[in-house]
Amino acid sequence: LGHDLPVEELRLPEDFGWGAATAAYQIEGAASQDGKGKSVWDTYSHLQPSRTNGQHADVSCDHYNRMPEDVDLMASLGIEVYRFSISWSRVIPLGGRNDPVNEKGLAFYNDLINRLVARGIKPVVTLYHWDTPQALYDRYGGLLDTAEFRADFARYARLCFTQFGDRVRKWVTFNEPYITSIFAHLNGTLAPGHCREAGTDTKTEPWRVGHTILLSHTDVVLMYACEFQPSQKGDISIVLNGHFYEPFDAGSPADRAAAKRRMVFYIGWFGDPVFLGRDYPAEMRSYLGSRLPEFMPEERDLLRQAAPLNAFYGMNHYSTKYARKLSEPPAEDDWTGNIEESSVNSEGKEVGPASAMGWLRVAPEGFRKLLGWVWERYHVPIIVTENGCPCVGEDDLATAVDDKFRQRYLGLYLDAISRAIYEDGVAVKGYYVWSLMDNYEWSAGYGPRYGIVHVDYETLKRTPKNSALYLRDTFKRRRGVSS
Ligand code: GBH
Repeated sequence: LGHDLPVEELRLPEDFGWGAATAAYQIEGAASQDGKGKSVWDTYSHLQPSRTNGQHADVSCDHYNRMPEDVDLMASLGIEVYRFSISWSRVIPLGGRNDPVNEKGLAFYNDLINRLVARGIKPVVTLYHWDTPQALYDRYGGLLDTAEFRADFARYARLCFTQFGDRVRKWVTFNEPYITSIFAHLNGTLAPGHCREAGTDTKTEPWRVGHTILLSHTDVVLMYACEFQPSQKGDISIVLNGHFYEPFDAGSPADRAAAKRRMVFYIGWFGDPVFLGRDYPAEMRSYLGSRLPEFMPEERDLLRQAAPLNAFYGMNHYSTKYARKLSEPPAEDDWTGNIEESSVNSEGKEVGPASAMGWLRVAPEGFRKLLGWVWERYHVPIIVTENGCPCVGEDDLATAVDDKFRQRYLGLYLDAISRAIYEDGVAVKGYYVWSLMDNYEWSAGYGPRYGIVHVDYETLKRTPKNSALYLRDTFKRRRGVSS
């Protein structure tokens, strides 16, 4: 279980904020309650044969109906920040710029925000955590139609700023655009799983989806800065995920280059346009050629104007991998630069002890290096907007609350943040654990449990795990705040 790695409990700055994160589809349930429209996830999770382990999130944690209790629970755990997402199809059931607004959906998020603020918990709101309104996907393919999606997303964002912006000081436009582009439109393991339908083109569509996200993000950052920030005084940015990559064979120059290149293709794809206000990385442009869309001159202007307005780098990070340059010629549709990734290197060494998810291994040193990599490339303060793990072995039983594996993982990853701050000079400003509670883990269904609060899916009872108490106490100790 990685018990050979000692947790040192290194110090963190006094003003370092900690919190917990969730996403609407994963916790809310109430799939068609109070006028909510369908999102692509409502459809995808009901496909036959199932692509989601036979499970959907029609009820899930039923947070929609248990929200007051959940906010009280957060307060009792000392949580300072709550990152959640708004379900677009709950507030605009059909999603489009000319479609009606659902007052009951707005009322839910208003109530949630008011309750958080009343308890001193800061809301951090994600506008898009993968749940495109189904009607927009049916009308024009959702993210595949850049112009249509941009216009509809702008209207949705404006509605949210208008309704909630007096109390929300931190906004995230999109969660993990890489995942939406690659997993939802190339691998097809997340909704809408577009690539598996007839007439799709996985050679170009993932890049068009990424392009749509970048331009939609840019529009909304500029809108917030012009129309809302002067009175509302909040800030806005995007959340990017990405593993840290080590070379498969540390002695091979090709593998060392592959590890670097893999991170540019994963993170630079979105990070360079957003934070540097410029075109896609040159390595991607030369490798992908015409598969990668062009930014028009006026779009480049927008990127340049918006870049300095992105107030923080939202980092979702879980684990490290090895990257290897393949010797055989790339497959016709390869887009990675002919790189293979793995959890074991050329000497048979694992990158770290495995959690219940094979890809998610305990590798805090990679986290520290990634924080340095992002800081060096973008020089913008970093907020860790997601980090966490499912447990293994006995800690992972459906009833387990003594989650030692998770406590150790969190302790080590917090040490990595301390090192990044004090030894490497990286500006890391906050940490939100994934997740507040066990929830619907997308295509893996209810199997993996990432919560610091246990959810019994029969009774829907919540029980804090020891990691919740550990986080509350470790932040007290590490920040030197006396209780
Ligand atoms: C985040 O995504 C999400 O924001 C959150 O909703 C989710 O519950 C949480 O993480 C936990 O998974 O191809 O071998 O690298 C993480 C996105 C997509 C990361 C699939 C792992 C597969 C592993 N994940 N990916 S691999």
